[in-house]
Amino acid sequence: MIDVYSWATPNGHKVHIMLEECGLAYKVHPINIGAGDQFGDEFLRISPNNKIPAIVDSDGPDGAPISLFESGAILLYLAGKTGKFLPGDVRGKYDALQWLMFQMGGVGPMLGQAHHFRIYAPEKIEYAVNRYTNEAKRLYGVIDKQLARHAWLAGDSYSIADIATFPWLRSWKNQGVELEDYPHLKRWFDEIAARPAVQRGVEVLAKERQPLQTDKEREFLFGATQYQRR
Ligand SMILES: N[C@@H](CCC(=O)N[C@@H](CS)C(=O)NCC(=O)O)C(=O)O
Repeated sequence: MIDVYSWATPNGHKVHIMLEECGLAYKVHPINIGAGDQFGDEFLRISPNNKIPAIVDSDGPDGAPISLFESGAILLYLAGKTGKFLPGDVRGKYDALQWLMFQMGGVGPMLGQAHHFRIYAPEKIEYAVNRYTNEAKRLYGVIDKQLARHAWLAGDSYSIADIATFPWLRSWKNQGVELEDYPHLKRWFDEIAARPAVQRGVEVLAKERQPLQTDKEREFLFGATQYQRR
């Protein structure tokens, strides 16, 4: 059994989608990041960066439990465990890994900042809004170009690179992007959105998550509690 400590955010969705795609049995433990659950001692023991998602697999590689944080590491682990969604040949594997790293190092952090400065920041800082909106558009352009030449990010097969990237692009409106401006990306996006496992994955904890409303929620995520040394 895989215990998943998570919330219905893009990084959480990646793992929920992968578990559904692989048909693995899992139990979800909600970590409400607006309520400060990510700072609890028990969660910090498995996720020292106070961020979801994290997993504990009772049936680890050597038969002993393994705990993991960082969504990219979790996707790689689940791909290794099941033999699914990471090409087996060396060239194909590195094609997928480079696009996974592109998501982890670029798409996630940059689109996260676009979302932050456009939607959450208490003051509208024009420079930051422009900087991250432009960066979002640039990244969508890179993806569109790749998908003009290939069916999937890593080439011919649907992989953890697609699973990692798709959830971040669902919030295109809040990132200041028009999906219609990227026709190849849109074709890929619609195909992934139509997959039954993806539809189940994005519903995990979706009803529990409400939009950020209170100052306390903002404080947990962007204020003193977030930056307290632990
Ligand atoms: N690089 C990490 C990022 C995880 C992340 O940013 N998680 C956010 C939600 S999408 C979170 O838990 N935020 C809570 C906090 O910052 O306190 C990963 O991919 O797992």
